[in-house]
Amino acid sequence: MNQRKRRELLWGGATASSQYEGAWNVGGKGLDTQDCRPYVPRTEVATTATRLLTPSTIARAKADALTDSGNYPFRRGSRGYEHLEEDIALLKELGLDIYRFSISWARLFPNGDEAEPNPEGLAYYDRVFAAVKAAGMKTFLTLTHYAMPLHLVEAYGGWTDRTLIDLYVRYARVVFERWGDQIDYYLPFNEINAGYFSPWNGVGLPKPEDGPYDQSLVFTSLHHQFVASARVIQMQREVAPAAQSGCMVAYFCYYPFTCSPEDNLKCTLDENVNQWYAVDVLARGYHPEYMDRFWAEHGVPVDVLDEDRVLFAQNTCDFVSFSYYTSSVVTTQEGEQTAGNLVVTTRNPYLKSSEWGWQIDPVGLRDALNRTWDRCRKPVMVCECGFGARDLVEEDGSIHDAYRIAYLRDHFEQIEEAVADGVDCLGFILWGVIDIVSAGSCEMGKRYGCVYVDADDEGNGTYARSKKDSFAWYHDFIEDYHRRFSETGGDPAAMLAR
Ligand code: BGP
Repeated sequence: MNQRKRRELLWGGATASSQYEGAWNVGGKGLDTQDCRPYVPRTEVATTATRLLTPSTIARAKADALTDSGNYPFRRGSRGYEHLEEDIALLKELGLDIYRFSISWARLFPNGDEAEPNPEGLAYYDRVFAAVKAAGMKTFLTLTHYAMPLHLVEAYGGWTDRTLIDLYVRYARVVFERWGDQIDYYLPFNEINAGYFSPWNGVGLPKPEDGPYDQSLVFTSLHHQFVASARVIQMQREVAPAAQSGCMVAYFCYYPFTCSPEDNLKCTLDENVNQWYAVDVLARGYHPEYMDRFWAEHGVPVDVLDEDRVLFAQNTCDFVSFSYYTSSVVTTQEGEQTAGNLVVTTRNPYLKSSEWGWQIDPVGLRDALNRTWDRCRKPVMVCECGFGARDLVEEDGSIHDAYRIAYLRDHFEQIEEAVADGVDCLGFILWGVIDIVSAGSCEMGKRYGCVYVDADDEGNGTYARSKKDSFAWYHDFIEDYHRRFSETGGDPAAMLAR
């Protein structure tokens, strides 16, 4: 066994304010970017229509907000705002070590540029932190999870404007001054590389009505978020030094389709820009040269100031995290396409897929953990993973989600293998531990949780909570993991053998 003391993994669950809370116009909350995303029944174009909003879609959403009409799933989420204490009690019963949740920027700063925060917003999150702490769970906070006050988009152009950096640090300072001593782990941004693939979700950038995004606005916005991340870490280390700061990317786990040198090179180059760029800046502290070539070749001017480079070098994060749902295939040839998290990719003939086309690849997770650890030599957290599926409620109310249990079991085994490989892994966070609205397709029907929420894509239902079979399974797995850890002193080989 190598010298480093083995870490006991944390097993947790996650939600995000825009997908969970609802109460979009309650308690002084402002309209945010996710409140503007309409539900569109799943078709080829649906994802674009619901994810890449245009000025006309936004105008329609604002008009509908005035009359509270239309089907906007993020406005109701899973009604978590009303079910808070009940849900935290369920997570305690589930035996979670850690709960990842996000704060709604627009619930604390309805427009985003106010001098002082909204008292009702502060009071709500006082309840959240109090409930999580009382339940004995560690907190894992996401400061921004795909939602920002719409006013910042309309008045400033979103993250294209450096003013957003100061407004964001103002928001973050309020959070750390009030709850800093209750924050164990945090992320300035969810899946920060999403800004490149999903600019409305990631950086609050509307898509032009009649054409593609201006990539210089996309990458300028992304760069400004990197600067904001480093500024928040700098501030947090003064205000609440005990909190552990992280960065997060959507991990695409690229494989070349063939062993042709061209496929392999494309794999490396795509991985650099789509996945490692954010990690190299935020965890390793430098702006990578490969981005300068990429921007030059794509005619994308972005201002990386010398002071930004100094900031990056002096304020790298404490841990690295990623979402892992599926793997991707890269090829220079034509190939059958399939959907994935945020991206469409070439189908991998060795893998099965979910109903949404996401390829199931537990072994890829072991690879992802090893490669991230080797690249950054910082603790790694799997901060999102899970199996999105349509669950059937039996007549007796039971929900037999064996497919989800199988997915989790296979991925957990690979995590323990990666730990045995020497990876310093912090833990695993089950995405959507309580059913929430899907970020990609705005569907309630695409469920990840151990807890079922009685609601459909139109918002019909009681929103009552019930346990799926995976609830007892995950509970027992966590209990068994900690038992094996204490019995073996955390020796990964011995733990795997049990
Ligand atoms: C990630 C997001 C989450 C979540 C997840 C699952 O990209 O960080 O917010 O939603 O993907 O995706 P979906 O909800 O589209 O199934």
